[in-house]
Amino acid sequence: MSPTSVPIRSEVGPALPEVPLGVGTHLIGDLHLDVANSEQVDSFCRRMRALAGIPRLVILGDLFEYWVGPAQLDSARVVIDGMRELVDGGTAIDVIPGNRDFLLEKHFERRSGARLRSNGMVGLLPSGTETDQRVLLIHGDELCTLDLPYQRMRRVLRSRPLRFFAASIPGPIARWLASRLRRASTKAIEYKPNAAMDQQEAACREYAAKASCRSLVCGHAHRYRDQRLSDGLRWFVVDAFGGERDTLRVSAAGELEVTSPGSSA
Ligand SMILES: [Mn+2]
Repeated sequence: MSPTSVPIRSEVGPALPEVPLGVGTHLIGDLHLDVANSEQVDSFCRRMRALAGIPRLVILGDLFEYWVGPAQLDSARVVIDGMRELVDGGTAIDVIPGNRDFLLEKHFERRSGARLRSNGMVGLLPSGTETDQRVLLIHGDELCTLDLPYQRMRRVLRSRPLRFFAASIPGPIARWLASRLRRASTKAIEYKPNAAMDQQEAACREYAAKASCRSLVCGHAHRYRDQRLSDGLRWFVVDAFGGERDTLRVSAAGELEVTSPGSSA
């Protein structure tokens, strides 16, 4: 068995929600918003306002630098209001939780007006054949299949008991926990060899095939990628938010095209 054939859990399957990616839809990811950083929050709100009028915004995970549960809702008010404004103006927002903010839940959904897509979703482009239209949208940490300790930790952290526990953590403890998690994760990144953390082509193929998609768009790696794999599958990774190629947009021709913050309005 090759090291890349780590069994993929049945998180991606036919049950994924399907949503139309109309012309003008934007896809972004890895914003890593620290709600205490007002400069970052302001810049996020400016970008939200610039998107007014688009049909849909897909956030491919790690909207927040960390999210430890509903206790954090109040401190994230400005960010949430910025999203609400866009939603109230008629833009649908989908948020795919990332490894930093997988504890986002219904309270966030209710306040922001965004829809959480816990296991990702399938976007449907407006043109092309039926299979060409299907785009798998996930955060992308699930593609790092060589990083076994990480994948094991991921399963535990996303389990039901942990979610239940997180929902009831009081504010101060939540904040303490969040800062510890953040430091631990930074340290883990420091001493791991890079290859083990990389997203794997084999996993990309398996996930896309399982969802009958001809393209896959994700984030997590913070490094832009537009790659045509040998079997014709197209794999995009968007830059982290604020990077040069941090946005994919559905063009007038109904295709995904990369765009930069300056031209994205
Ligand atoms: Mn991530």
